[in-house]
Amino acid sequence: VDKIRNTTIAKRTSRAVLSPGKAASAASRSRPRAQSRPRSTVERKNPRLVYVLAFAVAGLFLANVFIFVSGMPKEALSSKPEAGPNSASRTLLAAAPGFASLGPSEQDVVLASPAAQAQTSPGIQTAVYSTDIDDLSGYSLIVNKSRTLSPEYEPEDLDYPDVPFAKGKMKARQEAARAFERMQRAAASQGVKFYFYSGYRDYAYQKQIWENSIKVNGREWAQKYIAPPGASEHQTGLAIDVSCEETKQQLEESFADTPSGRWLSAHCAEFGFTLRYPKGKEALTGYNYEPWHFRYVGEGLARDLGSGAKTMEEFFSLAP
Ligand code: DAL
Ligand code: ZN
Repeated sequence: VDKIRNTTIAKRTSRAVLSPGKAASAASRSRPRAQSRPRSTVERKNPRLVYVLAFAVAGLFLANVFIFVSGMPKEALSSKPEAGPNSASRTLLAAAPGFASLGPSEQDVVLASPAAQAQTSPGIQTAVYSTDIDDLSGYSLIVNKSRTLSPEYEPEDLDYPDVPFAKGKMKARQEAARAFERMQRAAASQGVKFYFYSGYRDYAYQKQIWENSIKVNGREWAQKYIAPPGASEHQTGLAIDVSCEETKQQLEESFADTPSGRWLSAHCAEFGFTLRYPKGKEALTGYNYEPWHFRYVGEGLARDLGSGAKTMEEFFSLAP
């Protein structure tokens, strides 16, 4: 940003340097017309003195400009082209949400896909994210039926989001909680209301839900909709189930056709969420279509996943 500001200064300066020259040539062009006006006493008595004075004034002006310009910082005078979009991105990235807390090594950090970058104007930030799908503290972590968590795993940064809850208060990882708050407020400002239904669930709670579901709905149904203990994204603290009044606070497929479901599917990626279990991708994700289950992955990956157009398994080329 400083470089951009400095370039502006340099441009302004060069205009300032040019202007006396322009004024001089304008003066010389206007000379014939000047002859027709009444000449002053000095002009009449000593025409040479007028030229000498004019040169002296112009000389003093140019000397001042030179002193001013040479006193400026070197980078302000640089005529090198500005850094390209990539290096500009890297400078801004340090301040991008989530980046600082990722702390991955250089090779783990990727810019958003070339396609996503192409849609972005040069100089405008494209988010970066870690591609480490095993990093328990990262946001690209993949948990599914074949990539399970240990019973002891619990995220260290759980927090309650400040949003309306459907049942009791529940936690999510801090960054997901803050992003959900922003998303909920943005929706509310457009007249769309939804509720935080379920967030972080520890291994023991997931086990309870799983076993209860088998008893009530049968194993076949449970296998489609409920993750066995250890295989639930809810244990990562990055998954949030959302409900609304139209579905009477229940998690059901009709949520997709409610104003909340439609708004979330259109806007979730802007806040770093993706629809984790899309329709038609059951064989890849291992779960039925769940239009209410949103997974926080960060803005860069969410954009690359296209709000759920691609599953994480597809994007990271994992076999089902
Ligand atoms: N409903 C999802 C699959 C879970 O139980 O984690
Ligand atoms: Zn869920």
